[in-house]
Amino acid sequence: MSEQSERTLILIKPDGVRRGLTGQILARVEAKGYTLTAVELRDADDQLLAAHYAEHEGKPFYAPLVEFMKSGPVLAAVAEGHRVIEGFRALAGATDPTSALPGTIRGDFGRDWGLAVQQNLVHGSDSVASAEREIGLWFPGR
Ligand code: D4T
Repeated sequence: MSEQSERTLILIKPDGVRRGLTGQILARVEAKGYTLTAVELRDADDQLLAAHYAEHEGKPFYAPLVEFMKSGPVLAAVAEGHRVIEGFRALAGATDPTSALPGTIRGDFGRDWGLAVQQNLVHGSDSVASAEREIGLWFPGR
């Protein structure tokens, strides 16, 4: 395996794009030393989001999550590097932005707005299998 062989899908969710945080968030990924190999602003549709969030179907936050993800453009990116999946999730911080530690993306830029779904700025794949599946959804052919 080469150094670059691990990949992860990063999404900057509509709250991050709306708030003008894409540059700062991508800068943290690059400053950490990972390589961005694809970056694209996308309007996600129901079909893509249903596939991406299939594991959450039926949960109380599922419908609000899909609506939120369609509320504006999403910046989708692929980052590469040894242990990038674990590394980006450490950069992102905990799912709940209130308890996400300062120094993390969610801890520094996120808060709880009291809505039906957490607006937590970013998504990062959680395993090699998820990463390859998600990259195939967002960047077919890559
Ligand atoms: P993603 O998938 O967006 O990177 O976030 P996480 O890996 O940190 O969290 P997740 O997949 O468990 O949840 C997806 C998405 O749903 C929101 N959410 C989640 C929520 O609003 N309430 C909840 O209780 C959970 C578990 C936040 C992220």
